[in-house]
Amino acid sequence: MAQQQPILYSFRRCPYAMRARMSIVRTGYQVEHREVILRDRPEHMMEISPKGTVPILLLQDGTVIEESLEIMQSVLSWELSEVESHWISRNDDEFKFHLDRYKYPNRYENVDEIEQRIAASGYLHDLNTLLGQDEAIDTNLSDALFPFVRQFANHDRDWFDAQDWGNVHSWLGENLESDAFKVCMKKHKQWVSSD
Ligand SMILES: N[C@@H](CCC(=O)N[C@@H](CS)C(=O)NCC(=O)O)C(=O)O
Repeated sequence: MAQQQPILYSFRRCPYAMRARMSIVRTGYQVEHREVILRDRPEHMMEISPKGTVPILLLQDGTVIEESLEIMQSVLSWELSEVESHWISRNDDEFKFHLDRYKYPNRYENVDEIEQRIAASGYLHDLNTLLGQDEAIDTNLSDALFPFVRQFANHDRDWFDAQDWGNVHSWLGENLESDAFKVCMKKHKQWVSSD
């Protein structure tokens, strides 16, 4: 049977999947949502994308998009500016690197979580400055970044809230309280191939 809609393999709490879902919510793009549990990934997902990460978008013409940013670009018809590319690279490379080590220091050798938090804070300090400038950040860029800052904030909310990052605090708060994010975080039961 022909595939009726693009298929999105997603995991609710994954920040990469969140950014892809935000683009889908913003545009009303129709997908068949398949919720994945990472330790029990569906065979079909592994067949179309053996690297096994979420999110994955499978288009009706068989195209597989297996990077969250590329899903956003495809759904939003978004061409990145130089400034957007710069911020996304800082987020996905520099900030995510320290975020993982801050959250899970035991998964790495010789990692101190406080040093990692300080290293991650450089990005947040600069983001705070960016957010203080007029028209500095549009919705697409904002959606590409805030799920990662959310994860950082949640790790030690009291410490995060005590930092001098007023613009980051209000920007994150607005995103988390938005209707779009509520739709993005709607719960789905695990998809199984018999569904
Ligand atoms: N560069 C990928 C990264 C996606 C990614 O690492 N997703 C995580 C979940 S948050 C994952 O699927 N991890 C499973 C694994 O690495 O095996 C993207 O932007 O889509």
